[in-house]
Amino acid sequence: MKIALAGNPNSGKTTLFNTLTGSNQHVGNWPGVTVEKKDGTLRRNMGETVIIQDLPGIYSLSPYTLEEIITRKYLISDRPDAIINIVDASNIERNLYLTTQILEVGIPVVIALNMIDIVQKKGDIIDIEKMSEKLGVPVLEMSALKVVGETEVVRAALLAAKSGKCPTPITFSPETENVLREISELIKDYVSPQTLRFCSIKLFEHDGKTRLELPDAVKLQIEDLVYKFEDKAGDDSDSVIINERYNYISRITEECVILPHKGELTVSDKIDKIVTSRVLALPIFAAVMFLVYYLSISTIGGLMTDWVNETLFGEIVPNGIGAFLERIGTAEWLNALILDGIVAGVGAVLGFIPQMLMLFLFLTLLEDCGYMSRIAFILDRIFKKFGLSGKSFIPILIGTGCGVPGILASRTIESESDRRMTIITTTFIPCSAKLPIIALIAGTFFPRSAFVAPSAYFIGMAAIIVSGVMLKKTKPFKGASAPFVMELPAYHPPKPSAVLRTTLNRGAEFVQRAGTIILLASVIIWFLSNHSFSFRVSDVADSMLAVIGGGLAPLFAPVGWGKWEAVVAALTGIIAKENIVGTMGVLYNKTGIETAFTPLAAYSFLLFNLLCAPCLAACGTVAQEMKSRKWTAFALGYQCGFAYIVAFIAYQLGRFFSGTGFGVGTVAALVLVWAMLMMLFRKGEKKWRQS
Ligand code: BGO
Repeated sequence: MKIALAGNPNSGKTTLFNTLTGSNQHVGNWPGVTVEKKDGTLRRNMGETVIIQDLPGIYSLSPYTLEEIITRKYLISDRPDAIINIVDASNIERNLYLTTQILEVGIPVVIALNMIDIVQKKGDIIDIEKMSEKLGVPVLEMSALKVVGETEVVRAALLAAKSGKCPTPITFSPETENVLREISELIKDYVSPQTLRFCSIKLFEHDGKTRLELPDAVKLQIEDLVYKFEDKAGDDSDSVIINERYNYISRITEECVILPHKGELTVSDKIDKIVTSRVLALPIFAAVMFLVYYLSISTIGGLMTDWVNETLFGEIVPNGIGAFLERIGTAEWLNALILDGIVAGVGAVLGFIPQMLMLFLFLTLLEDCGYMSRIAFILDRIFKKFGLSGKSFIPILIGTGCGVPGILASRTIESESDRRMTIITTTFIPCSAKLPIIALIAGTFFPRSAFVAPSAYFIGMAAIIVSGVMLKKTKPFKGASAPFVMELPAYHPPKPSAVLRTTLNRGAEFVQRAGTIILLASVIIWFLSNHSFSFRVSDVADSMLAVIGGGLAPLFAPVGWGKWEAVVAALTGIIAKENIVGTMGVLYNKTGIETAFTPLAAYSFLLFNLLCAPCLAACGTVAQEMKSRKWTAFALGYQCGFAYIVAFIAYQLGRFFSGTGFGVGTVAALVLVWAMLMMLFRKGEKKWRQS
C-alpha cells in the first residue's frame, strides 16, 4: 500500500514523514528542501506494509517548477493508493488552492489540517465536520510537530485507500463546466476514467505539458472550444479557473473557519515589522552576521582555538606522540612522517574545531528560531533590485554549510540561465571548509581587527551580487528572473536538543574529513616536501613540491604571494578547502605560519581561496548539474579568474593606499576596477542588440 504526502512547501510533510517512518530527513523552513520524492515504511504496525512517500512541496499542479513536475508526474502516472493532503491550517485559504486540484486527480484523499497547535493558540476555530462535508473527503486535525493526530490521519488514509472511493472534484461555473464536459467527451477514449477530469481541466487551461496522445483533429476541436470560451469570457481560461477555485475556497472558509483575531498582529508579525523593514532589515542583518563571525572566530571560538592550536596540538599531542614513538623505537623517517606530516597537517585543521563549533552553533540557532528565512526574504528583495532571482538565495544559504547541497538546491530554479548563474556563484559564500582559512588568516595576521573574519562573509555576498549583475548583462544570462514565493514561519524558541544535535553532526562531519581526506593529503604533502624527484632531501626548497609550486609561483607574484608554499597550499585546496590550512601546517611546521605572508598578501591569499573554484566534490557537482563540459569549464574558469582579479585589485590597491608601492600593477588594478564598474552600470540588453 502506497500513501503519498502532498501539500504546500512548509506545510509539515517532512515532519510527518519523519514521525511516521522514523527517518531523519531535513526539516527546513525554506522551499527546495524536498526536491525529490522520498520513500519510507510506516513504523506503526497497521496490519500491512505501508509505504509513505514525501512529495516535493508545491502550490499547484501546474507544471512550471521542478517540484510541481515531480509531484504531478508521480500522482498522475505512478498513482499512490491514497493521498494525505497536508494543509497548513494556520494558512488555510492559500493551502486549499492545491487541495482543489488534488481532488481532481482521481485518487482517494484525506485532508490533514496540520499545525492545529498554532490555530488553537491563536484562538481560531475550524469546523472540521462541516469542511469534510463540503469537500466530500475526511478532514482531520493534526500537529505533526507535537505528534498529535497523525495515527488517525494514517488510519483514515488506509481506509480511504481500501475503499478506493475517489473524491468528487469541485464544480466550476456552468459556462466552464459546459466546455469541460465537451472536452471530456472528446478525450474520453484516450485517457483513463480516473484522470479524465484532471486532463480535461489541464487541456482547458492550455497546459502544454499534459502529454496526451490525441489526434490532431481532437486537439484542434479543443483549441476551438477554449478560444470561443475565452472570447466570450473576455479572459484567459486559466485565469478563469484560478478565480473560480478561489471563489470556491472563500465560500468554504466563510462557512467553516472563524478567525476571532483576524487582522491582529502576532508577536512574530511585530518582530518582522522591525527585522524585515525596508530601512532596518539590512543593517540588522549585517550586524547579526558580523556578530556571528566575530564571536565565533575572533572572541569565544578564537580563545579556545588558541589553546587547542598552541597547547593541545602544539605541545601536548606532539610531545605525547613523540615520546611514545621514541619509546617504541620507530625509524626516523616514520617519526618525521607522523609528527611533521600527520600531526602538523591534521592538527592544524583540527585546531579550528572550537571556532567551527561556535559558528555552526550560531548558524543553527539563527535557522532554528526562524531568522534564516527572514534573511532569505530580505536578500530576495535586494536580489530582485539587481534583476537577480530571489530563488538563488536558497542555494547560497545552504552553501554556507557545504557547497555540494547548495549547488544541488539550484535545481529548484526554473530559468536555465538563472540556474547556471546560481551554480557559478553559490560557492562564493564561505562554506564550513573555508572557515579554517578565514580563522587562520584573521587570527594570525589581523589579531586586533574585528572586521577581517566577518568581511569574508560579506565579500562572498558581494561577489555573488557583482557576478550576478555582470553576467546578467551578457547574452547567455539575460532575461527576466522568476518570482520567488516563500512564507515566513512564526519565530519560535530554538529547541536546545535539536540545535545541539545539528551542531555536533556538522562538527562530526568536519572531524571525519580531517581523519580521512586531510590525513591522506597531509601524508602526500609531507612526502612531496621531503623528497626530490630522485631521493630524500634535507632542504625543503629542493623538494618535488618546491619544484611544482615554484613553477607556478610567478603567476601569483602580482597578487602578493608568489611563494611556492602558498601556491601549493592553494592547489591542495582544490582537493578539499581544509587542506589549505593542513598544508600550511606541514610546510610551516618549523618556521611558523606568520612568516608566510605580509598581512596584505595574507588577505589577498584569503580572497583568492574564498572565491576560486571550489573543492573537487563541489566541482564534480557543478559538472553534474551543468551537464555540459563547456559550461563546467566556463564556471570553474570564471570562478578562478574572478578570484584572481579580486585578489589582484585588493593587493595592488592595498599597496598603493598604504604607501608601499605604485607601479604598473596599480594602473592595471585601476583599469580592472573601471572595467568592472562599466560592466555593472552599463545598460545590458541595449548593448547586446547593438553588437
Ligand atoms: C521549521 N506545528 C507547528 N507549530 N509547526 C510545525 C508543524 C506543526 O504541527 N508541523 C511542521 N511544523 P516541514 P515541508 C522552523 O523547520 O516538515 C514546522 O516543507 C524552523 N526550522 O517544524 O519541513 C516544522 O516538508 C525555524 O519548521 O515542511 C518546520 O512540508 C523556525 O513547519 C516547518 C520556524 O515543516 C516546515 C520553523 C529551523
